[in-house]
Amino acid sequence: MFNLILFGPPGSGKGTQSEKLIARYGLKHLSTGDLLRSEISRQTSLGQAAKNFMDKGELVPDEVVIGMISSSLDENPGVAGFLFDGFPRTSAQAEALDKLLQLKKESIGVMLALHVTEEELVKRLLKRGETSGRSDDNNENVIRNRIIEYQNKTAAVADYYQQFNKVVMVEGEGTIEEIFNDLCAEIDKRIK
Ligand code: B4P
Repeated sequence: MFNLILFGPPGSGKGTQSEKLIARYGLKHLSTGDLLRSEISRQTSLGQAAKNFMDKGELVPDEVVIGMISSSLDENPGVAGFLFDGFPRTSAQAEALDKLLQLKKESIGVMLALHVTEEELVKRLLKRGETSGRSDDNNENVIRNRIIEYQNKTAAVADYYQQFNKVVMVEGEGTIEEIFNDLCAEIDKRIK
């Protein structure tokens, strides 16, 4: 199995690149953002609780997302590998993921971290907000809060994986195809 984390701030291209990477490598895409939005649209109690955090640009509590990921891992035995998109977003989530994977005798192969400047992130998310219908994309204050949450709670996740030498920085500005090619080059070096 080859398990990959696609990492980066909100709007860095994680969702965009994940779609292309799963098509190329046959990985199972696990996006906590997509899982949470699905809970919201189905009006589950988990979704209603998560919406309160997401609408303010705050992270959803760790136990909620860790539980979702744990169930998703169990529901997908025998896949070629997982692509984690938007998870882990805190050090507690990273430690929990390691434990869940260890139980399955698996581990993370690499974390690919997209680098994009803050102004470009805000520009991309406001543009997506014009059409996405996502309530967390159409308000600049909420977008800035998501970036602050990233700096305060999520950036440290890269340090967690750095201690195991698993982090590779990839330039996240350029065309979608250029960035995809750079990501594939890093993956190809690691899969046999
Ligand atoms: P997510 O759904 O993970 O969303 P995101 O980080 O905002 O977006 P992403 O990074 O995937 O978007 P992309 O750049 O592809 O999170 C939403 C919320 O859910 C969080 O704020 C939090 O509340 C909650 N949440 C999710 N996971 C959680 C967790 N683990 N713990 C706690 N809370 C969690 O796309 C952005 C735009 O850029 C698109 O319009 C795209 O077309 C464009 N774009 C992409 N690449 C481009 C390029 N190269 N050039 C120009 N534009 C580009």
